[in-house]
Amino acid sequence: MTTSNPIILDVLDGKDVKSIPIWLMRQAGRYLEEYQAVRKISGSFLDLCYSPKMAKRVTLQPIERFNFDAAIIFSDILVIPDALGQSVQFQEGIGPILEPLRDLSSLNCLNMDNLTNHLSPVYEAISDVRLELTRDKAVIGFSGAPWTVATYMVEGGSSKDFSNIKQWAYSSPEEFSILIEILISAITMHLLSQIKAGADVIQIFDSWAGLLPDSGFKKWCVYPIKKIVAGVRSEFPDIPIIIFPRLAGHRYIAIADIEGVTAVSVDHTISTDWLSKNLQNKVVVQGNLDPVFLLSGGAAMKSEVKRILEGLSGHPFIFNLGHGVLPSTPTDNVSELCEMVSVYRRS
Ligand code: 1CP
Repeated sequence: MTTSNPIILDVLDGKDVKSIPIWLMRQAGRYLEEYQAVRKISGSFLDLCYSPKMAKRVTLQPIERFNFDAAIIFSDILVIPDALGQSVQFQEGIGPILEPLRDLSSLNCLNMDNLTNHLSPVYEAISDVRLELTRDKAVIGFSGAPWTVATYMVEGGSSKDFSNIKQWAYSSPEEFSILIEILISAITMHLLSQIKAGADVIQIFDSWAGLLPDSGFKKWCVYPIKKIVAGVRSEFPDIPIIIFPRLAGHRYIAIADIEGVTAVSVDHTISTDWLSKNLQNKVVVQGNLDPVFLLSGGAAMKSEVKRILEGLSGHPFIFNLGHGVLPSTPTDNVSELCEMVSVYRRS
């Protein structure tokens, strides 16, 4: 069993249409008491991300507990602005706080020179996880997409209306594209280093892709992802690449059509019917359970999971959520979900 290829790689390769691998976005985190125990002694959240030993431990915790098919490296999308020299802090109960970038001159604080060195603990953690994990599980490396990372850099943290970044992008696109180009280079480098360290798959999180009108979606989501995928593919022609352009709606097709994209991870607002007709003929699909069903559990979760499995399992499909695991999710519900998916794939 432990010598076989990870089933998620066979599914991403289109070789296996019967298996349904499962992993969950934010599968490591606060809903696990063993994560909280490490978090308590880790110092700041970024200290945890930059400690290869602790990052490895929390990466492996959900695999040990639930036997997921893949381990996503414990890190964050905001290590990129941190490595570029922008001030980034995570405040308990608030979230990320960054020194906001609002104009051309503020971009002067960004510097690519120390990027790989600054992020070397992430690469060390990936190598260590790969060594410890059995061969039947995949290691997923990741990054935020330029647009989503830029929202935090410009807004200075999470945002309600994203008016600062939108205003900059709409009124001075040439200026704003300087920031996006810096991020394209930094993210490409970060993903390449993660693959060199041992990541078997990479995922790009564009969590705020759905905010943009169509013209902006093309310019600030499709184009940067296209460049990053091409950059990664030029060195690693066979690495599976998953894109998560959350809330993209019918524009998921534009992401699926990017050359070199292996899979598209979808949120929970899109129907299985639409996905099987419009996306599964182009790419592998991953998703699309509303995390609140996992939080609620019981009969509601069961019937929704069954509906998704029946709707999407006719083509290569990876079970996942439409967004991350919510912190108050009961672990018993996660076990039940894994059991359901595993029984379904055996039947
Ligand atoms: O311990 C804690 O309370 C910190 C909470 C936490 C965790 C567990 C944050 C802060 N980040 C993470 C880990 C994380 N972040 C992972 C680990 C791997 C795994 O999935 O298990 C991943 C993949 C991310 C990615 C991430 N960070 C995204 C993209 C996915 C998504 O959720 O949309 C985003 C937007 C972030 C930013 C971020 N990190 C943390 C917070 C509170 C936020 C802001 C979220 C927001 O604006 O709503």
